[in-house]
Amino acid sequence: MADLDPRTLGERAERMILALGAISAEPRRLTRQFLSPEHRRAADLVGTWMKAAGLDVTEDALGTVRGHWASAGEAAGRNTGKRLLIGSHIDTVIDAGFYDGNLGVVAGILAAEHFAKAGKRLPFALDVLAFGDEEGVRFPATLNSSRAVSGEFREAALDLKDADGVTLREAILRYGKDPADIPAAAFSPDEVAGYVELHIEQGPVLENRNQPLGVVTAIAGQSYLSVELMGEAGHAGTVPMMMRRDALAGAAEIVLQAERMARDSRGEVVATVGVVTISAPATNVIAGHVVLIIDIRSGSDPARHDFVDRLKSAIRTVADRRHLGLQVTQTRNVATTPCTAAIQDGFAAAIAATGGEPLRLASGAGHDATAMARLCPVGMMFVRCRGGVSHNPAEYASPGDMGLAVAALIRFIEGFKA
Ligand code: HGY
Ligand code: MN
Ligand code: MN
Repeated sequence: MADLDPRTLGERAERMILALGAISAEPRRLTRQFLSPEHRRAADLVGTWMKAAGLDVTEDALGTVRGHWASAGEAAGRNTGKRLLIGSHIDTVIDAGFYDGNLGVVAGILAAEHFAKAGKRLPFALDVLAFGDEEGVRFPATLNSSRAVSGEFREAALDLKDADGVTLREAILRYGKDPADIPAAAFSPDEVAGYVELHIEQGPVLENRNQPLGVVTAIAGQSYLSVELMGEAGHAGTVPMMMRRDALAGAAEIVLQAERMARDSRGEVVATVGVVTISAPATNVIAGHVVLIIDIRSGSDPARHDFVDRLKSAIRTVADRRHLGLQVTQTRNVATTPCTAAIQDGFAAAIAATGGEPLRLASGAGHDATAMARLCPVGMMFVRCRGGVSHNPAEYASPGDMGLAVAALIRFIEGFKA
């Protein structure tokens, strides 16, 4: 068996992370969007690594790069049997860190290579998947590429438009793929034994507990509210304060209301407004039309739904008092995704085998595993990241921790029962 030295594995992982981090749409920060030229370059690099690792490389109609290591049965000309899928994403947010998503793909390749280089066939096949649409930055919907693999892709998504008015359908064609081939991207449930994802924690728990690795118990559910406020544009110098219908001031009050309600939930719910769009922004114009998107998450679906209902009522109160037109649309409602006990226990045993204490923790961040849970049992392993910082260029995981993570992933695969 190729050596399982975490230090060597970690150094290799770091080199691969830096190589991927250098592929960006912008010169001085990392931004890599779905079906962009940068996605193409990163997918080519990942495909090269998969091939060098000894995997059979393919790409599906949404650009997911797939590295396959045949099962013992398949290699002997019998049927493939089940597959264990190992994936994450290579798209990024704007001004991103290098590790979010990318580490899961790099670790999957290094783990599969461990078996391929040793010519070790397993009772199940391995498929390493590099998804390209987890962050949902380009199109107003996310997880399209993992949904295609899980058979949940929604045809209507093809009409979604990016900021330049390019539809997903057009973007797929420009990327050299055919939307008609999307159904062929799906695995059937009976051929998949499970999906696992290795990911930086994007939070402070592992660092605070001085542990490099952790077992994910569940992925938080998400609700998105799009709030459109219609006021009256006016001259900043001439309209008396009491006669204004200022849509931006109303939006600001709603942002603070969402924050206050989330703080009052004592950790049960988090709420964030990361995007506020003013239709005709100008320093000397009272904003007449504003749209804000509220991201609401919780590990408890009932708590999240209750929070959404109460927040909608609070938004209506603000709009009425300010005489603003209001349109609230729920654009996302994703249930909490449990990680199956068997996979959790497999990761716990693997972490213990690499000398760690198998802490179990929930994920506040969303992941492709949420889409894959519609297809098969899913689980995740977290890797400590410095200060818990993510979605930020300061994001960092040490080569030592990454090496331990790959070694634990290899141990997990060795112990996996398809
Ligand atoms: O939003 C999320 O949690 C993920 O990073 N896309
Ligand atoms: Mn991610
Ligand atoms: Mn992310």
